[in-house]
Amino acid sequence: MSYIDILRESKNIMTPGSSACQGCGGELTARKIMQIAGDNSVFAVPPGCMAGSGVDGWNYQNGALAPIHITLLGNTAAFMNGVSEMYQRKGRPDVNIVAIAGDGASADCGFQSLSGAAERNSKMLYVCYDNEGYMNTGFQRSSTTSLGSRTSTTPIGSVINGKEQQQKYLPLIMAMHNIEYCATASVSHMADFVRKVQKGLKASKRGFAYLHVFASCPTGWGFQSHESIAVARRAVKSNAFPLWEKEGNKYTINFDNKNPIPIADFVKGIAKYKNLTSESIDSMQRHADSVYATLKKLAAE
Ligand SMILES: Cc1ncc(C[n+]2csc(CCOP(=O)(O)OP(=O)(O)O)c2C)c(N)n1
Ligand code: SF4
Ligand SMILES: [Mg+2]
Repeated sequence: MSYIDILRESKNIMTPGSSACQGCGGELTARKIMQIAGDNSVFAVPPGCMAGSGVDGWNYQNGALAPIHITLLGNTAAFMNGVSEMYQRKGRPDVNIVAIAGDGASADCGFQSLSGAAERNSKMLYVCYDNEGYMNTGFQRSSTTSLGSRTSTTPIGSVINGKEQQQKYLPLIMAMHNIEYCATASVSHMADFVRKVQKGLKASKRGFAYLHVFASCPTGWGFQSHESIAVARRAVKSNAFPLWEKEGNKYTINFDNKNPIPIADFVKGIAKYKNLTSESIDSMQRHADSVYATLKKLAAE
């Protein structure tokens, strides 16, 4: 079945009325994951832009047609590990156990919880929507924020010029946990996205599945809402955000960039990068090249 048919024939279980910004990549991620997982699912959405915009129904204006737990910023995977165990013991392995968490809740505050549940191979699909910062509380930097980004805690000024550290590449760290399924996806490549959510849900019946999604953020990054998908597409085309998956021990690159566009073209027009120096752009390029070369080697094995 094509991805269009899958989306057409499934129910949109996030009701209209979310207060996420127009063009939010995180909202698109959460909406499509809920749609594909369906209402025989239990979700967790920790504090962040998705919980804040009301996808879990706290504001009585909108919500979802399935149970959603608002977990803590630091305990989502551990919490869902318990929920998953409960459903196994009740003889309901058919229920999808799905976490949809931000990069702050995954790469930083919730990392020990995430790593622990992954190592225990707990049966769930854990999705990190990565908007590269703590967006819900005013765009603070996180460990996945890319080098040179202007955030509220890494301003551009006479003391520092945006974030000084390279971003932490969480997807490969998760792959090293030897989980059932690990993949990256982007809101710009929906066919690939839908296929990976389905694979992740299937793998979650055997153990831990992890999906890391590039979730462009017009408000925090500084671009027009209608450019959100184009920004995400440029991230993939430049190898700033390569698309790959790991099933068992096999790595596959899903979008093989024979002629990647330069990182300088990816960052163009995005306000958070507007003060990048040529050294920072070179450094980002080297980082992207090195991650991609590592992935190529892994995929060749
Ligand atoms: C332990 C703890 N510290 C701080 C907060 C405040 N807080 C709520 S949402 C949020 C940002 C979370 O960032 P992320 O997980 O990346 O999600 P995003 O807002 O970007 O969607 C923060 C810091 C909190 N809820 N719990
Ligand atoms: S600030 Fe960014 S991540 Fe948060 S709702 Fe707006 S566009 Fe989405
Ligand atoms: Mg975030």
